[in-house]
Amino acid sequence: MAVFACADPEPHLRMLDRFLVLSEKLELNATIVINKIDLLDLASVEKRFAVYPTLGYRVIYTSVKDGLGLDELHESLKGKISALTGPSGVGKSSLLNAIQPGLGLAIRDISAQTNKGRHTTVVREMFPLADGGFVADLPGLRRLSLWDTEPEELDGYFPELRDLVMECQFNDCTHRQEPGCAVIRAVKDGSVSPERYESYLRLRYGNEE
Ligand SMILES: Nc1nc2c(ncn2[C@@H]2O[C@H](COP(=O)(O)OP(=O)(O)OP(=O)(O)O)[C@@H](O)[C@H]2O)c(=O)[nH]1
Ligand SMILES: [Mg+2]
Ligand SMILES: [Zn+2]
Repeated sequence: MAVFACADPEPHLRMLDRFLVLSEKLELNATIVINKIDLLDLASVEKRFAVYPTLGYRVIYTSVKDGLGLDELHESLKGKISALTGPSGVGKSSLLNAIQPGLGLAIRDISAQTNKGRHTTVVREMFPLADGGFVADLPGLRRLSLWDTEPEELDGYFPELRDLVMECQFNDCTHRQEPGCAVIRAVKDGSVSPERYESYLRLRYGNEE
């Protein structure tokens, strides 16, 4: 599960997309958890993440503070082996403490908030859940790299591009400027999100753009 906060820290959508690509590559079932919903209006947050359910990814909105979405998250962890991953400070340990009282995971002290670079959880631990399943609390990820991924293979890890690329005029299309590129056309007509296209280009071509 990829956990992000809707605010504090700001969600890093490029990192979310990298995480989704990695889970496609590893054939893992990715769920997106957006925490700290108490800080913003739910409808506006849902709008920001609206593309993900259309791609087949489940999005669970939570707030440890208000208790929102905790049952839904708990339900999705039952009987499975899962791991919570995501940037530091988004509330991964807080979510697990809320779901399983007594776990007593260390969470970041408010007074230490200024110390942005520090990770509160420093060891990877796997916990049994009282009603079945295991969940791991992973230390916050600063970066995520996709080792060993061929550029041409990347299309297949974007559900909205997977089939579309077959419609490109050239079968070695780089989806950057070719005439007859189905991807560019889909971005223009709005059926592929410009943000997701941007993530794709960054992953495929790095920061050379
Ligand atoms: N407003 C708000 N704050 C939250 C929520 N959940 C967690 N926090 C706060 O966010 C801070 C970070 O929470 P942690 O649970 O330590 O975050 P983490 O993702 O485990 O961080 P690392 O262990 O460093 O990876 C703490 O100060 C929490 O109290 C929430 O739903 N709403
Ligand atoms: Mg933690
Ligand atoms: Zn193309």
